This record gives sequence, structure tokens and C-alpha cells, in this order.
Amino acid sequence: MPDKEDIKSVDPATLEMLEKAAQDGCSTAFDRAARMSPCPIGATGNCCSICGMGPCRVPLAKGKEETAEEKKKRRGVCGATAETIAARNFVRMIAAGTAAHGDHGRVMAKLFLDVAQGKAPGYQIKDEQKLLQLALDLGVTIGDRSNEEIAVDCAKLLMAEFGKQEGELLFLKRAPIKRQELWRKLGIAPRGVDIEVTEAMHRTHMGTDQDYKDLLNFGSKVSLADGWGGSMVGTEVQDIIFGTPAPVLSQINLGVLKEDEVNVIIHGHEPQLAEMMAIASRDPELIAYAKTKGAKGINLAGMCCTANEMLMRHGVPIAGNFLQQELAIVTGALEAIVVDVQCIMQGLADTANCYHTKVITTDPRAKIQGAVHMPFDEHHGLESATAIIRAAVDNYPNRRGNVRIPSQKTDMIAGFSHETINYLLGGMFRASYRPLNDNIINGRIRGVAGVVGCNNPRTTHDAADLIMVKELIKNDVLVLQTGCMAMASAKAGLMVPEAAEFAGEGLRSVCEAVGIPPVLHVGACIDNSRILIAATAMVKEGGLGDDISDLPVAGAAPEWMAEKAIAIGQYFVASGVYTVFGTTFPTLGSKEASEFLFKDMEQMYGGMWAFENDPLKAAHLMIDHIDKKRKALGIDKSRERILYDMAMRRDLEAV
Ligand code: BF8
Repeated sequence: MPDKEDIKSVDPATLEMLEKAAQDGCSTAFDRAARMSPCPIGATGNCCSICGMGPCRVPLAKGKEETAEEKKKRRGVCGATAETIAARNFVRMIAAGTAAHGDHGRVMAKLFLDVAQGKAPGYQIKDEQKLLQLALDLGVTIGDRSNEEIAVDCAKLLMAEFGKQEGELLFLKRAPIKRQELWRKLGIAPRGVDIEVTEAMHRTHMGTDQDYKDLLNFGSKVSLADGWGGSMVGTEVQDIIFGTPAPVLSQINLGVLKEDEVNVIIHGHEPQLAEMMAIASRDPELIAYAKTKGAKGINLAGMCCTANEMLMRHGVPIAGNFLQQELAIVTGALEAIVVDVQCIMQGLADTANCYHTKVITTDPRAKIQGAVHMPFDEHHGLESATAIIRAAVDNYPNRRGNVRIPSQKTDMIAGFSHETINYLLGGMFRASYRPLNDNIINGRIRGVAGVVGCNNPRTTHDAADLIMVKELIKNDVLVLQTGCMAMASAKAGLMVPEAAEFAGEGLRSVCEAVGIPPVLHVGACIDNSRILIAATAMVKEGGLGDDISDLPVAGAAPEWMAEKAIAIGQYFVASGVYTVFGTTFPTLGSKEASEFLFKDMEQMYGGMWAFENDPLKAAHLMIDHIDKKRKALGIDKSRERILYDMAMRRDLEAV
């Protein structure tokens, strides 16, 4: 792994724009990270700031074994131990991540209701099949009712999931039966979304839950309200009203910006505005208006997870991932960066001051000092989007001349929803995961890994992702990706079928037969719920055990930074997946809390956390875990026997 001091990014476009930012006297997150070291006490979970008696700092003495007497003294004013403090902080991160995804899911459920009731013109029910499947899952009567009538009932049930006070989240029933029973036995089957977040804040309030194991087990309950709750509601509804993603060709990196067009980037997470922006940007009247300002057209691109949503459904190109948001402005060619919620740096406003870019906030929950606020109203979606694009067009003549757009843009294929994977593997008439399971059992595919999450300027931008993903596919592990890590791989050319050349012989032969890349783009971070559904489909298909924890699969977030990533990691672990994080880990200041997450959880959930900062070693931890599961399933021998002769190749192509 390159030394963080030596190299800020492995992406040439990013390096070029960092150089330009320095020339232009404009600072970025990379500079701020270099100026400010992370607080060593807070970074390891040893700082408790939840009451006015502190903040209390209880760092581990470096380099020597602690005596029992010393440990007794290492407490907060209230007597809280290092493990309680680390666990409380960790659970609060899970709660914040769950709240973010939950609030997104809630907005989508409300929009779904509005669409069904005809109150949101411009939106419609696009995926009837998915609506009907949802109705079946939720027990909503189909009969000869209209899609809208069915959708109203579904939307009301989904909205109620957020405020539900008792019982269980409805989507838990989608998990393997054995997993559901385990959650019930351990008391971690979530009742609703909001109630678990609220209880997390209560339990972690001064003087409430002070047993770190109990706290961390409760953290699992909260996280499940994200993965099998808020996030799953979000993905489900978005597919129904915006369309379920199918394979689509597009491009990625700052080179997608155009020198002679009005460039507009949409950045954030909730796609309802972006959907309307996609329509407005193609409006002949607006394009003609842009021409009156001297531009040749309007170029819409995405950033972060809104970008993933737009890419998956419309092929809208991606300008970059999390750490490239300020750099898009540094090109000098960006008329507007239009933001909704989450992962939006406040630094955008400062960067924009160096150039002509307008930062436009659109959501009442996310305003930024120095930005222009143009509220987006779903009930008049197209009008709102049109006004925003018009403002961007009006800004085109204000470009200051120091325009430099990096040349880098890479082809990529996205759109691998669960339904698409099912169809691609099984064919139109027998859509199924059987070919995937068969190829895992016969050893051509060793296992499946989800590599997800953010960028973090504390580590070389995109580097850990590329090292990890390349090592995994080289070892015949099929990789599923979401969020900013999906973008890192796409920029490096790993999301086209030709990338199969980097895969091991077995994985390569499957990719070539099916025509898919060895690294599949599954969507935005909220779409990690698709990975849960895919894992469940593998269990239900048979031959690989009867729970997610039996599968030869693993997860990772090598460059994470957001609280949402911790929530995602915890719901993967509580769903039975071995999950490795890199860069930093927020409980390392407590041996007990870390051991509970890294070891004890495996006994409880069959999945556990690991921390490994070296992405190559982390990849091998994942491969070792996959091999351990293969052995337990009795399919380790089949891997050793593979010899690919022509007959086997023909056999595979016939699948
Ligand atoms: O939700 S991967 S930096 S953009 S948090 Fe944010 Fe992290 Fe990117 Fe999407 Ni996910």
C-alpha cells in the first residue's frame, strides 16, 4: 500500500486537480487532512463526551501490559470503563448511520404514497413486477385492483415500518428462516426503524446501559433496522417508482465534464430530484436557452451515491467519488453542484469561492452557509429541476477562464440489481441463482465478496480498493460493489467484461461465458440491501448451507469514513457475514470491546468484524474465511480438482 505521505491518490485525474487547486490557491479535504491529525484518543473510541462532567479521556497506556490496578483507574468521572465508552460511541455511530438511511427510506416511502395517490406528477410506477412481488411479500391483496390501489396499501405499510412500536420489521421475513430464528433468540429482531434509533440514544445516554456486551448486541438490533429496514425500503421503493436497474454502459471520472457545455453535477443520496434533473437537462427549451448563453448543450453528471442511482437507472456519467467533490469545482468548468443529503462537504462552499461554481442546496434538512438554497418540491418536481438547471445555465457566462478538465474517463457497465443477476445467470425463462451456486460448488468461483464504502483522506484515495479487489478477483472471488468503492474500481477499468483478464482462471471462464465483468456494480450505499437479498437467494437456491453465515462470502470497507459504513458493517456481521474494515477502527482503544466485535460475535452471529489496514492482507483474510466456509460445506476438494479442458469450457458455455 503506498505511503499516505507519498501519494494522495492513485487516480491521475485527482492528482492533476490537486495540483491545479494548489496553483489556484484553493484548499481541499486533502490539504485539511494533512494539516489536522486525527485526535488519537477519539479515533480509538476512548473519549466520552456524552455529558457535562467530561469529556473524559481514557486512552490505553502505549506499549505496556496494563495491570488490574491501572485498569481500575482508567475510568470516566461516572466510573464508565473504556469498554463501555467505546461501545457507547460505536452504538451511536450505528444509530446515526441507521437514522441517515432510515430517513432516506422514509422520504421514498412517502413519495411512493404520493405517486400512488397521483400527488406527484412526473413520477410513476415503473416496475409493475416488483410492485406485485412487494405486495405478495407484504400480504397486500392484488386481485383485480389497479397498480395504484395496490401501491397505496404497500406504501402505507412501509411508512408504518418507521414508527412501529412492537412486533418485527416486515422485511425480516425475507431472510433465511434460520437467521430469523437466531435474531429472535438473541432478542435483536428490530421492532421498527425509529424506535431502535431512539432506544440506542437512550441506552447510550449517561447512566443507562453500562454493559458493553449488551450495548454492542443492541447495536446489532439497530443496524438490522437499517439493512433489513430503512435501506431495504429505500431500494425497494426506488426500484418501483424509478425502475429496477438493468445493465447500462456509461463513463466515469472528471473527464466526463465538457468544456463547451453547461456542466451540472448532482451530488448526495436521494434520487427524487436527480430523476427530474435528468428529464430537465434533456428539455429542448433549456438546451436552446443554454445555446443563447454560448454553450453547446447541458451536461449532467453525478457524484457520490446520487450518481450511482442515476448511473444505474439512466446511464448518467459519474464525475467522481467522495474525495473528488471539491475537485470537480477545481476544473473551473462546473456551473452548479446541486446537492441533496449526506456526504456533502461544507468545504464545497469555500472551493466554489475560488471559481464561479454555484453550490445549490435543495433539501430542507441540509443547508450550507454560503450556498444558494433552491428547495426541491416533489409535488412540482419538474418545475423545481427546471429552475435549478436554468440557474446553472445563467452561470455559464461567469466562467473565469482557468478551465482545465482532466482527460480521464473510463467506460463502465453498471446496473447489476439482484433481479438482473438472477436473469443474467439463469436466462429469461429460468432466472435463478443456480448457475452461481453450481459454479461456487464446482470451484470455478471460490466465493463472493462485497467491497463497499467510502474514500477517506487518511489513506491514499482509491488505492486500498484497487489492491483488495484485484487480489480478490485474481483468486476467483466474484466482487459485488456499491458506493464510492464501486466508483474506484470503475475508474480503474474493472467494471467492463474485458476486466475478466485480471481474474483467476475459474472466475474468468464464468465471466466470459455469462458476459459479465468480474466486479459488479450493485448500486448506492443504500443498495447494500441488494447484497443481503442476493446472499439470501444463494441460501434459498440450495447446496451452500441453510444460512447466510454458511456461505463462502465476505465483506469489506477498506477506505470507510461515514457512520453509515459502521451501520452497514454491523448489519452484515449480524446477518452472518465476516466483515473487514481498513484505515481506522473506532473501538481499538478497548481490548474487550474490540475482542467482542472481532471474536465473540462469530459465536453469536456466525459473522464478525476484523480490522486490517493493509488491503492485501485484508483480501487474504477474506479469502481465508471463504476457504473456511468452503471446507465446512465440504466443497473445498472440488476446487483442488479443477483442470479446465475444452469440454469443461463447452459445458460451462451451455449453462
Ligand atoms: O452512502 S460510500 S462517502 S457517498 S457514505 Fe458517502 Fe461513503 Fe461514498 Fe454514499 Ni456511502
